[in-house]
Amino acid sequence: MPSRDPRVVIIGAGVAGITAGVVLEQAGFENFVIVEKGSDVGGVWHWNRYPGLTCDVPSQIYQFGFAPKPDWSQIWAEGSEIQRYHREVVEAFGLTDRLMLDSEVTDAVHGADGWTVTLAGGRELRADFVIAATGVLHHPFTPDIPGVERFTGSVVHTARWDEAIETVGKRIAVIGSGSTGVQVVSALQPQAAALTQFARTPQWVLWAPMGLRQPRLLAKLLAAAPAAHQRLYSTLLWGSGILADIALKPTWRRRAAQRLARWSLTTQVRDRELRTALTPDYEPFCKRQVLSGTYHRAIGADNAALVTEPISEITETGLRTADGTHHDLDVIVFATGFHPHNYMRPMNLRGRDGLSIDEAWAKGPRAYRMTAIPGFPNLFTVLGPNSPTGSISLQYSAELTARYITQWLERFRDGEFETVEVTEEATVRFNDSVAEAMGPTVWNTGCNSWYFTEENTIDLWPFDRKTMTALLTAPDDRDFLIGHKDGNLR
Ligand code: N01
Repeated sequence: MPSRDPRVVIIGAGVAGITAGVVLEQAGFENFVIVEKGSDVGGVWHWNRYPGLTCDVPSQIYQFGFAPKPDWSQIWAEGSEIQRYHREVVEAFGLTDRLMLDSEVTDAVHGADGWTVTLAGGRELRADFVIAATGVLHHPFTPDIPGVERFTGSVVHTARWDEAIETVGKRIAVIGSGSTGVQVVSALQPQAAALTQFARTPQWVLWAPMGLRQPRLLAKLLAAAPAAHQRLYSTLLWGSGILADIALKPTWRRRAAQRLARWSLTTQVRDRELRTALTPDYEPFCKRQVLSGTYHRAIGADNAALVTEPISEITETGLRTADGTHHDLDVIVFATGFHPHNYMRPMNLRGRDGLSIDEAWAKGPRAYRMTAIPGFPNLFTVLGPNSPTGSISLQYSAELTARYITQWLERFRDGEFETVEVTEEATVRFNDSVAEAMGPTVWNTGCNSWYFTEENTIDLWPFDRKTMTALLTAPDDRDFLIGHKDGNLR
């Protein structure tokens, strides 16, 4: 059998793309590049720099299994430290030379000779495989509120924070009450002249001591004993199974966690009127659970206010709510989230016979086991549709998927096939099992969240980690069309 090193283009240098790069490197592949439209690596940790940005997953588990970091400065690290960690991992694993930064992919088209990937500016890359590691929470969403162009103060979206904006001593509006809104309110309130949060839907906010420092002694111990560090990581990974358990099954464990969220609200917010305004009418954990140790205090402060009245317009000097009240402002912060199901779009991605991703996903994003899409030969996604945001470690999921993809690359390297494409039947079967498993999940208990696609499916992983591992340990050839040199599919 001939041996050839496949040409691979990995798109995106966030958690998923870095993982794919490291796994390919470790498997001995040499002919790959990582193309990133941003000016640095880190994905969401590069793009998001808003005040208060902190990861709500403890850092000793929010890290790559292959690159444990002993000396996180906080139990829940801040965004800038996480971004630096990603950069350090890229350097430590020798990926710097493979990186193409400031390089946006505009087109990726499959033809008789494999993939042609075109960058903004026109440069073309040829590849045997494309790995799309393009992320979920990537395109900021800003609601179309009438009058925004009239406002004479500063306007910013949290995901594109502008360091030049003055917030100290200013009258600030924060629109949105998700994880981001809660963090940015907590960070800006202490030094604002006045801070008003406009919350369309209240969120359950589970108390957690997010500012806790990681003890220096722990860092020293972990650095001195890498085997113990690895064991800690595995234990945390195992322990985090409780998150999937809470999300997937309506057991006493879910009820206990939900009680904790309700307890956080009642013990933290004494003002009855504010507490009523902050009380959601859906179950805790239905939306992505928000964690904070400071939010309830911040929103209850004398210079803070919560407004649940809908916004009707933005004026030159502030914004007006539906009850006619005008709120005078200097700064408007949109913490209004993302277009979460865009994945590779707006890229012109075309597979077999010119099929576009927009056509293939006319009824919403869907993939086989998060990674393969019918009609798109030799294309895989890492952290693609149905990835387990909030229930299973994303780093674990990305590494598992990258190792799965690597098995196909090894078979290609050995000359075993030319193209591989998942079948429509296998994809339908997988998605039917996903839809069925979503039934008893907490995400399906009657709230409106970014997890829902426009087609009302839930874009999450409804199984536990063991099932994920089993589904992605080795490819099942029966689920794929495998194309050979003679043109036959076998
Ligand atoms: O976005 P969101 P996010 N008028 O979509 C409101 C991750 N994350 O950036 O609920 C008024 O949750 C909208 O209201 P409603 C995490 O996975 C992680 O906060 O739709 N309001 C909602 O309140 C998280 O889940 C970390 O009624 C409008 C808010 O905007 C995900 O990112 C930190 C509106 C959007 O909330 C997204 O969180 C931060 C309108 N027209 C984020 N349109 C970590 O720590 C929207 N809203 C890892």
